[in-house]
Amino acid sequence: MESALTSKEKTMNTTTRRFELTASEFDWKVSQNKTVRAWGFNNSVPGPFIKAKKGDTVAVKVKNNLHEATMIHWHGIRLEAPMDGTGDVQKPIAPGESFEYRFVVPDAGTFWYHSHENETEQMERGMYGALIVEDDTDPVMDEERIFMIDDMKLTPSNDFKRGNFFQRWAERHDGREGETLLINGKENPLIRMHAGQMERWRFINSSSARYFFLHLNGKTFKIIATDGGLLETPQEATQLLMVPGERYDIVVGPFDEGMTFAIESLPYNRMTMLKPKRQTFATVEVGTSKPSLAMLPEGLRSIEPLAARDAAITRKVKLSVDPSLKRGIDFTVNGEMHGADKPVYVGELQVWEVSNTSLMDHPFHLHGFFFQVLEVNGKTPAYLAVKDTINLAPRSKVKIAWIADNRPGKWMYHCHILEHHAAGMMAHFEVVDPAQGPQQFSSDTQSCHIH
Ligand SMILES: [Cu+2]
Repeated sequence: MESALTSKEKTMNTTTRRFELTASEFDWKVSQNKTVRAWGFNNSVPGPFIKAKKGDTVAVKVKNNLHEATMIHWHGIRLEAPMDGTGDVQKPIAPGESFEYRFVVPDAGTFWYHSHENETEQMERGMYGALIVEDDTDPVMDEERIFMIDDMKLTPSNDFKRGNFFQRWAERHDGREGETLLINGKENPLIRMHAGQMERWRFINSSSARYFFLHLNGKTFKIIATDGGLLETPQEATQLLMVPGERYDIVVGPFDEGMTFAIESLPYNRMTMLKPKRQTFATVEVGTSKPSLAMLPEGLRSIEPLAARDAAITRKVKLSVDPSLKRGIDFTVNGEMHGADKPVYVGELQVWEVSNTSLMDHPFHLHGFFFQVLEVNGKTPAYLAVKDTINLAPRSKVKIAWIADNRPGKWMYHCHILEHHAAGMMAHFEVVDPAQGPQQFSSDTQSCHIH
């Protein structure tokens, strides 16, 4: 992935990093004998890698050369509402038009950008990229890599066609999963690393619906960060579930020279009609030894807890899949499709019970703000983390806490299985500055884009 940094300028006290993204259709080679007609940015899947330092201003000019409208959501960035890239806050960028997104990146971590218009098609075809924010307090590693996990469902002629009525129904129900497994837009790429070294691998699940259950042939790795940046201390693991939208940074190595192993996903049953499988995404080859300069401290940072575990619940958000006479099945939040939830006031502690009454998993994503997980099914999680996306297993409950900082405007939360989001499992809400009062939702920006 090439950096799209075109210039760097010093303003009063912050650095502005400028990028240009051109959305278009192009041929993309996922492997030696498989080329797809992708939609993406700057003729690449993933799109250009956007890198900044904590506190920088990022300015991204998006030119739309597609035949349909698009807009970009900056997943995990605590930006101002008008820059969130949803239909609530902007008009989609029409074909031939441009729009400049401009925001400060206040947190270090692994973030990403993706289309938020006709997502089930635009993201499936490749409209996403990584956005990494670095900080001086990041642990020093020998090497750093970004792995964007995706899959494509292709016909025998490598086309994205949706299929017959039943196949479309199944896709809406299960979310779209395909057999073309991608890391950074390539099928089973070869990753070469040096023996004796420690590397930071930043994983981003950018798929439509795939649950990526990381496994490195049983090797132990250390989880050091998730959606909202570093954990307090590294956590040892041999497997790690990453749901659509979620990010995890891990530290791997040191490994011995000559070792070869696969980056795999173990079977995970998310209770759909799809059969869980063990699948290979990439192959790692460990070459000649090199001295290590890496330093992974036991204390990475401290995270201030937002609320006690037994804090009173202020809101309930219920994700459901219900039978419907009209559509066969409805994907809802609190009984509504694409509904409007109550406002949230700046500075007021939010303690939400998010529940999943359905018999399948759903990844819950909150736009623009981070939350902490107080409980999962009544139990305290193993470690404190800063999150914006979390999985809800069938018939489960999570208790999350968050506080809206002073960024009033229109926001949303939704299931990050793109087909469920499109089918209605989402809600709009407004963050209100008590001094200003609520804004008016205007009918031309509150549209929902169902395809
Ligand atoms: Cu869902």
